[in-house]
Amino acid sequence: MNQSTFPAGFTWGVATSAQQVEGGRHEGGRGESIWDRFASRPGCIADGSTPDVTCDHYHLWARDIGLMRELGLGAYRFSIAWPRVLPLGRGAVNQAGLDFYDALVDRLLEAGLEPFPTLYHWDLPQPLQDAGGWAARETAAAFVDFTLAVTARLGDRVRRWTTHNEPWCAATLGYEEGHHAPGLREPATGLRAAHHLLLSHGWACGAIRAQVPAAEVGIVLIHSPAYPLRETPGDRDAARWFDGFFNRWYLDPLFRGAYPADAVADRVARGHLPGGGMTFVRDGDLAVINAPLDFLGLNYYSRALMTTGPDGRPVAAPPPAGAGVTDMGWEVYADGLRAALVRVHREYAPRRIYITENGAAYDDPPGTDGRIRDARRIDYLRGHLRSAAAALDEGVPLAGYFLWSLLDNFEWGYGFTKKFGLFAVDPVDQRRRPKDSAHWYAKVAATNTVGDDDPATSEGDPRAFDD
Ligand code: IFM
Repeated sequence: MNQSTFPAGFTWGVATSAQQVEGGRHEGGRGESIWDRFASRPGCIADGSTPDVTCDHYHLWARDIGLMRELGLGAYRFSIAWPRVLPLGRGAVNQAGLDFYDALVDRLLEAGLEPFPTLYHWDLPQPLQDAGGWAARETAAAFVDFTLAVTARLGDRVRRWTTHNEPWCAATLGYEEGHHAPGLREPATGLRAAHHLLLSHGWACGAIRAQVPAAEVGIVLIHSPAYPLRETPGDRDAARWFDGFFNRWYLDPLFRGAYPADAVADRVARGHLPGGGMTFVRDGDLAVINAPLDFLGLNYYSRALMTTGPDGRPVAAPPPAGAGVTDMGWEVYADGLRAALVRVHREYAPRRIYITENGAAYDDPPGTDGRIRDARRIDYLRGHLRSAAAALDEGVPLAGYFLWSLLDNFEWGYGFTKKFGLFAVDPVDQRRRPKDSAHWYAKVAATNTVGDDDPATSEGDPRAFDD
């Protein structure tokens, strides 16, 4: 049998984010986030849903930790809702909001799970958006206040801190393309937002280290390696363009202290930088952003296959005929994970890398026996884990893997229509039902190996995951 083995001590985890699973919208003094506001606008969320309740993790967190424990995991990557901690974004700290995370962290540690928090997973307090959001430099200063409020409370127990999740999505989908909150379609504003997200990361790194000297600090980037559809100069340039726009716009300032010149020129050519340059970058900003990192989190879902449109501009090509595609429309391309890890390791050399998200949306309803046979998710995970193991063989300092996600949850603009979870969640009674992939992942975590075996069955303890 063909087996991939992971080293002893490799971290197995799951990831969620506050806005996607917590609910508790009006509880414990929580303020309004940009996603609460965005979701209340007709037409912004595909199924008309809101994140008011989602998976009710705000109340069911202890049971959810129980599920992670049964999965045999070593870590939980969650995010901290800024509007729960600082309901107005700045100013008075809401102790009840911190109490929630305090208890969560304590219970995780009791259960033998490492708390692996992300400070910002897109839920900006609405009052800060009203003052300009990430396009305003002041928001980066407010992020430091938030960071300090959280680290003051949790820093005695949390060792690894992530500042941001996928700043490309926050800036580009939120401020440039309008698919995410706050729903703006202003490229120039998106680029300002991206810079202030990065600046806030750099400032927060310093704040965390000052307050928690033993802390390890990192950031999470989404990464899609770009491939030309055809070996033509146009398609190769389209791949270069995408890589600059999506990957290097963040990697270069973080690891090299400079924005990528070719990608800046692309933006100037499109008229996205009024004034002809990055006028919002001040002296010293790039040195702040270039602060040394203890680890880098990479999120990988698919590659980008690039070609040129009729107007000669770069466009994404549809997945090749015969390729597997998830319910997001994303090509299943497992080798892209190995390629991403190896590339980032060779070109940017982070000290350590975690795969902080990887997973697939598939909607598999329960059979008549109640069992959820999500064989496609298992195939996806198996392929990607083998790819991660190949990257380890190529010398990548990969320390852990967080599967997205523990639960089917609020998938942003898609509402509840896209299901990434190891557990289905009943929207009425909130019952969590394990899918076959939950049993399969538990085996991987227990054995540190991924083989070619058939999709896991519910064999073993039939009471497993009973809630
Ligand atoms: O659900 C999201 C998550 O919030 C960020 N990374 C991608 C996931 C799937 O789209």
